[in-house]
Amino acid sequence: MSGQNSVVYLSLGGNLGDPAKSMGAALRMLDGDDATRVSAVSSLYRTPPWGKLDQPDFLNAAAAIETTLSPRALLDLCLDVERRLKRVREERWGPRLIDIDILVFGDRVIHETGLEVPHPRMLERAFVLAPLAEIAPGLLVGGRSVSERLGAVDASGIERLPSGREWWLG
Ligand code: PH2
Ligand code: MG
Ligand code: MG
Repeated sequence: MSGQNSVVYLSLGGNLGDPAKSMGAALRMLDGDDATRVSAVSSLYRTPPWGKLDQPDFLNAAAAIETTLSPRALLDLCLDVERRLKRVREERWGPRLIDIDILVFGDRVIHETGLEVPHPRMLERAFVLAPLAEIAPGLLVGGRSVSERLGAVDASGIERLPSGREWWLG
């Protein structure tokens, strides 16, 4: 990697097929890209579905990466990885094989079509904040730390699995 380096936090999740396998493959693809390096990955979490309740539990995780890509180019890479893992985009908040969302991109604030950073709903979602608090408890989002944000939401039903942090290396 060379050029301007940004630290980026991602949320990964899925609830169809083998989500741990899909998320691991996704992280290895991102790490394999010349412009991007995975620097930290949380444990896996089993989480109750949020938004649309009549669907299976999710597995979720958070990752920190370093990248020289622009936010838009990283988004395109994440969407391409989702496509390579055969994600089919269907109903909003519905079941999915793999979802990769950009949460935080350095200190950038972006409001573009398909690209809102920090992620506009991350502060309400315990399935995002619990894994993120494991790898970046002191990260400030909108002036408060991730661990403080996690303390302010309902995290009941979320279970940290005994996966360790190297589960994604496959
Ligand atoms: N993703 C959604 C909608 N609901 N619920 C959980 N627990 N985990 C998710 O990753 C998730 C969700 C849309 O992206
Ligand atoms: Mg999402
Ligand atoms: Mg998404």
